[in-house]
Amino acid sequence: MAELAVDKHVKYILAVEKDSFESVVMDHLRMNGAYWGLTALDLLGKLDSVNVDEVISWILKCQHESGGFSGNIGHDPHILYTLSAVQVLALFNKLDVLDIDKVATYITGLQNEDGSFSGDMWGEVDTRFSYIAICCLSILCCLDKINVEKAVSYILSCKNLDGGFGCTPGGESHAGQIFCCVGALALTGSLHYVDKDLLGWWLCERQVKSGGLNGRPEKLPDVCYSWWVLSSLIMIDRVHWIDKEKLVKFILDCQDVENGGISDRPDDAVDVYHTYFGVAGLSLLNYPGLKAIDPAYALPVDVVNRIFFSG
Ligand code: GRG
Repeated sequence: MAELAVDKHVKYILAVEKDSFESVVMDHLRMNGAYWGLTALDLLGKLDSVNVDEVISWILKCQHESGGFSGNIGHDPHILYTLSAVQVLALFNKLDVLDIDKVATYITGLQNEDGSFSGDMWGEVDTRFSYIAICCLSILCCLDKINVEKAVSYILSCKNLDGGFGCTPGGESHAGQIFCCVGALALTGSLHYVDKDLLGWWLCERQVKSGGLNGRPEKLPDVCYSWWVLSSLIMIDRVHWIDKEKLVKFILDCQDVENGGISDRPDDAVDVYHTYFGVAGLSLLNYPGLKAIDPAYALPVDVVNRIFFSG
């Protein structure tokens, strides 16, 4: 089996974080790109190749008066970018540059009467935003600022008969949304509401012949589901229901071993999103030499431990 081309991937990520074509097309969601690239570098043990002050000063320029962060300087704030900003600051042990109350006020203001969360002032509701709000406030140690009981009850209203979860009540089960709902339930100590065998069955059925995982029935496998599916299976203690060795091989087959980076499927073009989720998936699979990642916070385990167990 091929090996993980660590040095090539590090080189690829550092180039993307600078000024390649990919970073131009990702201009509006650069904050997410920063989280994907920098977390991958940390898992690969190379976060020290980055100029920390430059990244922090750019992040702070993306913060708005409301407390929320945008995807890049001059864009509108959104909860999606706010979590990425907080996660990157956590990676660098720089959460102290934040006015925590201000960020928490922005997130709290996005909770709706039924417990759901909007992504920004325009009001779109999605279980992705419930996870983000809960994860972000948990990292900032102020989960008590929202109505957790209502947030959990909204998430449970998005649970389907197949054991999975969708974006809104009645929405089709999808592995990405399942990660968000299971993650939010894990972070609020509410996993007892999940039928682990039923959901575990649905999730392990995502593995196809090539060893890769898809996000819902009849769809193509994609490296990113190595994260969304695997992290969910770990949180509900059913990860032994998939063939780990075949999944490792699938992820390694998606590498560009010459120029670095990982793609969605073998022989496709690489990007930083799939590079991150490929590396994160391998970390969940205990691939040698990688730092361990926490399946609920989507941050390296040592970073999570530093937040909660230091000082
Ligand atoms: C901190 C890891 C982390 C996440 C933050 C934004 C977010 C919270 C979660 C996103 C979860 C999600 C919905 C992931 C799925 C993304 C994806 C590949 C969508 C593609 O959907 P389709 O329908 O593709 O285009 P399929 O694979 O179903 O054909």
